Parts: sequence; C-alpha cells; structure tokens
Amino acid sequence: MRPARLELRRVRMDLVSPFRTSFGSQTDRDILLLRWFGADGEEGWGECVALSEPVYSPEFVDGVELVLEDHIWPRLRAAGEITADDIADILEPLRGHPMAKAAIEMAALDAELRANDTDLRRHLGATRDRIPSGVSVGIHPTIDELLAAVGGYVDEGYARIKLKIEPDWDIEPVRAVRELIGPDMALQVDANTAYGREDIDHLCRLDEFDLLLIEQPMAEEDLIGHARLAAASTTPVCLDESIVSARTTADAIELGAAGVINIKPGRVGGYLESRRIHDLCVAADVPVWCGGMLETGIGRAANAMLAALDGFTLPGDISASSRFWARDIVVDPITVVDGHVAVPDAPGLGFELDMDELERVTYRTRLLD
Ligand code: OSB
Ligand code: MG
Repeated sequence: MRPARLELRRVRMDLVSPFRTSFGSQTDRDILLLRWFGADGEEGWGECVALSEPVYSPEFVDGVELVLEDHIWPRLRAAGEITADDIADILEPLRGHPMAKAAIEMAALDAELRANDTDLRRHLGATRDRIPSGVSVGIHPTIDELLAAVGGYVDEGYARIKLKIEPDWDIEPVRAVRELIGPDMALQVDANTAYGREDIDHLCRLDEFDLLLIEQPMAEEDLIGHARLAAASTTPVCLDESIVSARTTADAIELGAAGVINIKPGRVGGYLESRRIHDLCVAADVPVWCGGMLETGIGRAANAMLAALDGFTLPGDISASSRFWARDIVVDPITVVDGHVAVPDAPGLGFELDMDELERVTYRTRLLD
C-alpha cells in the first residue's frame, strides 16, 4: 500500500457525565481522527487517544497534529510502498510520540485490512468472540453519589468495577463500594500516579478489601517505588502510565514492579506493539488487560479485537459506548450483555461510521498530501 493523502479531523463530543481522575476533570473530549487514503483507493480510520492537555502522559492532541503533519506523514509519504506492519520501524528514528504513531498505524491497519477483506482480530491471531467488560468510575463529590453511580453499573451487568482514587478519596470510598457490591464482585482501583513511596503503609490499608489490583499508584518513572509497594502489599500492583513499550514492560516485570499489566495501544505506539507486550506477558505468566482512553466507537471496536487475545485474562476498560456517549459516531455502538462485549465481526478494525453524526461533531478537517 502506498500512502497518498491523510485527513486530520477534529471532533468534539460531550461526555454523559463528568469524569474525574486524580489528574483532572473532563466533561467533553476533543478527539483527533485520521483518515488514511492509499494510492490504490484503500481507505481507513484511526483514532488518537491523546487528551487535550499533557496531564496523563506528555502528549496532547494539538501537539499530535503538529507531529503528524511535520514529522510522521512526510516520512511515510517518502517510504513508498509499505504495509502497516512496517510503520513502527519507519518511525523508529522519531523519539517518543507513541500516541501519534499509534493513531497513524491504526488508520493504515484499518485501510489495509479492509482492502484485504480481513480484520484486526484475525490479523492478531485472536480467537475469542466475546470478552468480559469492566467499567472505570471517576472520583465523585460524595460517597453517596459514588454508590449511586456504582449501583447503576452493577445493574447494567458489568463484570468488574474500577474506582479512581487519590489521597483523601481512597480507603473510605473503597470500603463503601465493597460493602455495596459484596465480597464476590471484582473490584480494582486506579490512582493515576497520585501517591509516592512515603504512602506505602497507607496503600497497604487497601489490602483488606480484596482488590484485583491497584493501578499505577506512583509516578511513571518510579519502578522501584512500585516494586517496594508490591513487596509490602498483598494487592497486586498493575502498571499503566509506566508501560510505554515492550522494553519497559520486560524491565518492570523483572524488577518486580508489576504483577499485572494494563495494555493501551495508544500509550505503547500501536496495536502491533501491544501484541508484542501481550506475548511477553504470557511468556512471563503475567496477566494483562486492555485499558481505555475514553474512546469513540472506533477505538472501542479495535480494543475489543485486541482483547480477544488469550492472554487478556482480566476484564478490560472496554465498557459500553453509552458509558461515555449519548450518541456514538459509529452505526453499531458496543453494548454490554451479561457483563460481556461481543468482539466485532466486521472488516478492518470492526466499526462502521455514522457519517451524519460524524459530520455533526466535526469542527475542523484538514487534508495532507
Ligand atoms: O488511567 O485508565 C486510565 C481515562 C483517561 C485517561 C486515563 C485513564 C482513563 C480511564 C478510563 O480510566 C478508561 C475508559 O476509557 O473506560
Ligand atoms: Mg489507568
């Protein structure tokens, strides 16, 4: 496939309710979508997971657009005949910017797989056709409001609950939710780097709630801090922000800093690197699950296909489209039935765009050639 043109499309979509984490509160998403045009009429879409501000990782959506235009797209145009599997190697000389690289690889994969009348799940060698679905629950103003939200998700049938925590929103909310949902339902927490090594004793107080895992309590760079917590606590430590490549994954496992790995294709530079991380975790007997970044139906469909790989033994943050959106930009938004999401069985990344809705939420489109 020869890259011919690239459409950069910005959409703004309101969340159904505010989503607050230890790094900030969001009421809407400003998302960059990519439309890949191959020289022989191939066409595909990718979704960039970068947020508006560099508060989760160093990338942010305006910066991604610049990097794509000035650095990534010119290199791909110059490369001539390529496959999606070549993209990571072509872009290897560019340091960092995994979310930008993942987005363009995603658009190229969608185009290539559709042209070959196959899909990402088959391309990755994944076989499952349904996967357990978890939901990520933000920090709420009061415990009563949190319990009302969690109760709603339990009624919708989710297979596990993840609570966002931060200092002063941890022990008591987790205790209250554990009492509400009972001892058997899967529960985990995510701190998005809000704690430090000095908090290890405090974090061990979460052990009594029988959590599946604690996700990224400390800074992205602090593998030793995570290893010390893992040694002190009975709750498995899971890394999210720290896992930026297969290399960092292998190091974190060897150091004892991670007993569980959250794989987000955007954070690690793409679905193909995600596959490599999955494989090395399976070889090391480390469970993995697929994280989310408040994606539209494009990213949600692709994530579901990735999570169909056998090593994804824990429920992912692949919730129903309605968890975040009143109306999605795809024709067949993902739903949760009996705590599971059906892996799409459709070409490419497995979604079909609702072009009317997409046009309605688009506020800017540019074409690079
Ligand atoms: O840490 O997993 C995270 C959303 C944005 C940025 C980081 C995270 C999240 C979530 C939501 O927890 C996951 C989802 O899309 O359901
Ligand atoms: Mg996380």
